[in-house]
Amino acid sequence: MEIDVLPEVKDFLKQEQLLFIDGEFQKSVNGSMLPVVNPATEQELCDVHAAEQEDVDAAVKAARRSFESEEWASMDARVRAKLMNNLADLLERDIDILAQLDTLNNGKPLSEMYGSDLPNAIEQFRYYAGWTTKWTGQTIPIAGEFFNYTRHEPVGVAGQIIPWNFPLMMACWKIAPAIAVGCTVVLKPAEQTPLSALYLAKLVQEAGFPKGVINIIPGLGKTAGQALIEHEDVDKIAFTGSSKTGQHIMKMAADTFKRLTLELGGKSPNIIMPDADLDKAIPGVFYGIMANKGEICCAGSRVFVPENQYEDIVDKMVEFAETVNIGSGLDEENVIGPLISKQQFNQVASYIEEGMAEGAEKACGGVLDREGYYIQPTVFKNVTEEMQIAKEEIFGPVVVVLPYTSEEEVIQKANNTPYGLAAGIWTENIRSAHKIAHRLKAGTVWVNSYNLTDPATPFGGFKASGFGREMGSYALNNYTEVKSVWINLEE
Ligand code: TXE
Repeated sequence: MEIDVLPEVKDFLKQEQLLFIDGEFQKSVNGSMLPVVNPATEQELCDVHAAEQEDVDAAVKAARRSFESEEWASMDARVRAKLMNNLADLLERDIDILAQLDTLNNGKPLSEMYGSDLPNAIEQFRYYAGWTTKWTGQTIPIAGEFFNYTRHEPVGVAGQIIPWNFPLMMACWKIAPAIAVGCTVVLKPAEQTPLSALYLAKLVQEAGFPKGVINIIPGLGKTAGQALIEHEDVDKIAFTGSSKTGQHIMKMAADTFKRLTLELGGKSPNIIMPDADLDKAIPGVFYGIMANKGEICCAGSRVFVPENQYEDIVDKMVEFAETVNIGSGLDEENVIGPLISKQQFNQVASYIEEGMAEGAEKACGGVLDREGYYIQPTVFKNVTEEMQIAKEEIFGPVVVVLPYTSEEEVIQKANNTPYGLAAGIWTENIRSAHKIAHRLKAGTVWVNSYNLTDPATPFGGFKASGFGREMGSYALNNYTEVKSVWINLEE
């Protein structure tokens, strides 16, 4: 049953959606606006002010001022932690509003918001609040009469650019580690999904952060995003998005020697071993790709199965696909929502066409001809590794099933991709689980599970999936400059 949208959400959508710069909500200088669409209805939800170069400049200046300010630079780490915990508490207080905002704006089911995005987003601030008092340097025994130690200093102003697939969660992944170590940030949400980030801005204000520490400016990639990556006063860019845009950002960042971390695309393997428990593996590999309608960078989009179980496993996947409900994310019975946009829908639909044209067989799925950008879970069989659908990131609910005959062969095939974000292994054999996990070239390997993340454990890619790690203690490095201090102890 479709639930009613909360009055608070309706009110929020009626408000003028302004840029959050220097602790205040402001209009864009040129009055530029962006439409925000509900992908389940294809109707516009509201317009938001869109940052352009002047607005980006104002946000970066505010972030710089606050970075250099006595108030932020000398703030007791425990006070920083308190602010972060305040923000986590406010996110928790408004959890229902945030759940509905992302569901309306992104299309993802409420069950995913409550089951994964929201707890993960909130806990980022609590987890990194704990680190504020623990991010210590070292004292280092060196030759001679010297005392040597390192200081962990914040890198400065961080420009953070995020995609539309996990709007609130991505914002929290980015902001929490940066402010934990004392950076200030300018966050640009994806143009398609600015709403929960703007609501987060309200909570940042309420939590009591000094002005300019967190700035949130929706805008287009080619204007606001580009201005951020070119800005001389931005010290670091953290980006999550497509490999193509990541590559462009990497080149641009070179001009101003910006520190850079990139979390990019994937074509992740999910391997069913001959001894796997299929009752667990089938739903596991299914949601490994279909969760969040396949719009997940680490989606297990290549499923490898033993050749002699190929038909049986494909049949079971198809059977499972037919049991899931597709429709509005506001309806609690639905587990697959609409894709984010018409553009994404067209892209995924053309990959499905391409797959069939290349000679792969569509075992189930395809586009749905109804209001909203819906695509059914689509399973391709009789696929070869050379086909485009087996090589390229589709970023939708489309999976290819590929056969293998030996452990060595499946390791080779799994690694045969330019990407290296994640991988899955389904087996009851502890030896092969570890052995294969060690040999897969991927930043995360899940055994008998998939798509799990936790603020305490790192996430990021090998190869074309990017570099740097989000979350865990590893993410703190992304925002830290290490300074070595030498003290001469000679008389
Ligand atoms: O991605 P972009 P888009 C894939 C997916 C999708 C395709 C294109 O296949 O169909 O990429 O999607 C900002 N300077 N993924 O166009 O361009 C942009 O505004 C600075 C996979 O949405 O990567 C947004 O905030 N910023 C991916 C962010 O970059 C720029 C998730 C992501 O947009 C910019 C998203 C520029 N020149 C899409 N151009 C994943 N694997 O997680 C764009 N942006």
